[in-house]
Amino acid sequence: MKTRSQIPVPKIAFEGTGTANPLAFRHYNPDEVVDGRPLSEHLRFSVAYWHAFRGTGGDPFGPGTIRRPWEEGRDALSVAKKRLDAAFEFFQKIRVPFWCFHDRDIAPEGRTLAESNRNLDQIVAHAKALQQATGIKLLWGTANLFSNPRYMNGAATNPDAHVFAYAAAQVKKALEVTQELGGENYVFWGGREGYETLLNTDLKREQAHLAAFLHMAVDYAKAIGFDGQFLIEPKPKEPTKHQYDFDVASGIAFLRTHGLAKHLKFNIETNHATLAGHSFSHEIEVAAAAGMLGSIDANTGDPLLGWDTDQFNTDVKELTLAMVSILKAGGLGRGGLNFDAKLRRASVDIEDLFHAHIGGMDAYALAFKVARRIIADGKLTRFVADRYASYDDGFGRDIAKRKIGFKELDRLVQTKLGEPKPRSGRQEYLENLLNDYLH
Ligand code: XUL
Ligand code: CO
Repeated sequence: MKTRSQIPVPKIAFEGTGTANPLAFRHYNPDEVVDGRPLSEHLRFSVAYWHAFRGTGGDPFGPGTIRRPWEEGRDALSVAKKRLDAAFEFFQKIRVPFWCFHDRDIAPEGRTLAESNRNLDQIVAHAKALQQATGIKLLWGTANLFSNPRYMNGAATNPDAHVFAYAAAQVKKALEVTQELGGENYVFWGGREGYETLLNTDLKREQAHLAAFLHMAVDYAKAIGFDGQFLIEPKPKEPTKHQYDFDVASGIAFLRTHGLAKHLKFNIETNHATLAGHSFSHEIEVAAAAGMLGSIDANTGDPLLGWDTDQFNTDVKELTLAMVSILKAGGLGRGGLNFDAKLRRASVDIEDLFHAHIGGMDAYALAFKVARRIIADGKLTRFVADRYASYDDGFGRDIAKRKIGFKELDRLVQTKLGEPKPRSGRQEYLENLLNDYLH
């Protein structure tokens, strides 16, 4: 399949740290073999279609600033195809193996659900041909259940069952097209699944409806033989004041309460973690501890702003810590690193889209390498293991194995152990050690 070039930037090459070329990778060499596999397979980078190809730089104070030549034209479906061609050209040039989309990002919504589905079918056929021609795969698909005004009171948590039904029909189709495109995962981000005021909200019922919705999705995936991994993406607030999937911990509680834990893992987004008052690593560790780490939406917020700014993350220290947690957990499996990040309003050139992704990819590649050094070196792992060594044998092991109770421990303290000696947590030493690896 041959399409006309629409992006006047060459394919990005790996040139190493010595290069002065801003349009080159310094750390990310997709073909570099690590543990018998190319780096591209370890990191599984993905471009988010909604930001990279539907983002216009608009904000509540003004309309979009970013204009792309492929947006010219009156027929929405032809524009959607031209845009998709441009996107696949970009995916190849930036050398990502994956992309992600919402149903309504790729195809225009029609006047009826049937018309929307027909539009989607046309664009999905086009996307399938582009995937086959380029080898680029779908990391995950999802449904936009939050932009259309019908979803203003939520989708699965809408007080009106009619809206619930519409959302169900939309997700049914989104699952089918994700399957058609070989999607390795399917994401549920809780759009407007939350509330603005408890004065008009039955929280318990809404949560039960959300669970019913997810069960229906699990059942339907089974019925059509879709074997992608289901992912839930927590976010504490925005667009609603209180989102139900607040963070990973509340997500786990929700999934376990409703018998869904074995069907879903987590898609953890950096900026959502920090909005919830957590670090990125904290969310990764909580998911990993439950065996539910699925995938990453790679971005960052601004520490001075309290909303989801979805910026590209170039903070190697933060990413190194995240990578240590991911690698300790055994990696992301069929998940990946999806750049759910957008250009700033004034970054209007196509080169900016390249700089943004190059920066994000290089930062993750560097973090991956530093994290591997940290793990291989073992100092940090040994420090932590040693900190808990008192649980490895004796009464400590009995505590961990739940073989001992308050009575025996009381006797031990009173007859033998006495007062525990203070033991330093060595935080400052460890922070310095981390910097040794980073520089
Ligand atoms: C919104 C967000 C979404 C999801 C997909 O904050 O992160 O783009 O990743 O619906
Ligand atoms: Co996201």
